[in-house]
Amino acid sequence: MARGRFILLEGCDRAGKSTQCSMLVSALKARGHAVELCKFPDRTTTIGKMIHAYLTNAQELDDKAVHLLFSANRWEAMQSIRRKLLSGTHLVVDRYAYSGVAFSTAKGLDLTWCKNPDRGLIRPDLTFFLDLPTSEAERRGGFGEERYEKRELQEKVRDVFLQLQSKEWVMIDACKSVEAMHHEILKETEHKIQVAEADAKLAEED
Ligand code: NYM
Ligand code: MG
Repeated sequence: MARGRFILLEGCDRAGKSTQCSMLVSALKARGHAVELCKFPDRTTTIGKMIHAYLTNAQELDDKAVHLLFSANRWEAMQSIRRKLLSGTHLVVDRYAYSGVAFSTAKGLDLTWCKNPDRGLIRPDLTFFLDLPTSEAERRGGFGEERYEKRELQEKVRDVFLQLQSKEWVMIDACKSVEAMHHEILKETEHKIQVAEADAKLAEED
């Protein structure tokens, strides 16, 4: 059996990641795949609750301390993520370490320092970046409710994301319709899954 694929969706706030993640999960399920949704920050854990309090301005925290909490929130999920992938379940993940680095670096922390705590995390097999100009993000509902949802910071975040971009990333124009984006994301994901399944079959025949 092929290991499940780790499919990551990244982007600035309001780019439509959560909508696309749930559409992707539903589409993969409808095609008979075992698939689950993961979201970072995971606000349900003890660490996640501290992050939530910070993001909703209920609590102040040092920039470095909160950066480490975001990273710890990923580390605490590793065992469960590994187990699921090994059992053949695909994971659709809403934000991950790129968000961690992009937001903290945009706040003024050193890029290398920001990358270090996430070293060794399970790597995504496929990364989509939903790209949206900040002016468009601002027009979308809810912008401005949480910490970080400020135009100036979001522009910096987008710059850092684009700096982190590797040639493997699949860039998605988030100004497109929800359906058009879904179509692109699903097509690339299915391709990735098919390649992994074919490789696993070949390995079995060896
Ligand atoms: N965020 C998210 C970080 O600053 N560091 C991280 O490691 C992660 C995963 O949290 N503005 C920021 C990005 C968002 C905020 O995320 C909450 P969401 O997807 O809106 O719940
Ligand atoms: Mg948000």
